[in-house]
Amino acid sequence: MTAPILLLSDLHLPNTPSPLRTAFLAFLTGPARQAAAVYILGDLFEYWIGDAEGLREYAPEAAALKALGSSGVTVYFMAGNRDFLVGKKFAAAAGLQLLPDPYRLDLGGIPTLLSHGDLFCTEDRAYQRWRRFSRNRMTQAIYRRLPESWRRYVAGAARGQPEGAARRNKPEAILDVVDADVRAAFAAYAVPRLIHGHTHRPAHHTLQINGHNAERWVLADWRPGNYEYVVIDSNGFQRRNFSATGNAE
Ligand SMILES: [Mn+2]
Repeated sequence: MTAPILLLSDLHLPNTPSPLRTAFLAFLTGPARQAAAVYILGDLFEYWIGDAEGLREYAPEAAALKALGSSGVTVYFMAGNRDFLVGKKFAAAAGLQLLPDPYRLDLGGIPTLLSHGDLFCTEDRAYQRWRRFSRNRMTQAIYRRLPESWRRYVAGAARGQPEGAARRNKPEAILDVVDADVRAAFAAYAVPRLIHGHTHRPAHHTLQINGHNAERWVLADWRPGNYEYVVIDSNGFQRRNFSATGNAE
């Protein structure tokens, strides 16, 4: 039997000590070691203001990811809306293979489209405007030159959570995907399967695209006690809830 492929997203690891970070490190030294490859589909980090700060604040994660890669497991990273500024420096230090969004590949014999998922949330006009603006090269070049405190402030404002404000730990409301955009992606990439995160609405949707069956898997976000990843192996697609004590259920 070939080694499984693991997928996960929306861990939202904070830059302060957290059970989420402990669980992720345990995941990297635990179940991830048995995998052929691990795909992280965005929002691994709560926010990212630059690789220099990220490497400092997430040094244990970078080292553990690098060690996993060195053990022979390829780790792929697709940026989410929170950590789209993760760059080549961090990728090199953590041994990550960066993926574009969306990304089409063959997963266990099934042509599959991987995405963070925010691309499909087009009802949220204000967010899509912000997305276009923030992914612009010029915007990013200017942002990178701002002092650290400004970059942190902008990152906080972008999540609707001014640093230090009472709303800090309240997640923003995320609108769900738009059906027409999902269908367009299935058709454009000619895949029967789409896997994404972002919406924090874990589910398995089945639909018909041009008379063919298609499925859309939505990954779960991580919360204390709920550390879910997906396994794709010869048994198909399974969700596993990883316990930080090291017992996979
Ligand atoms: Mn997201």
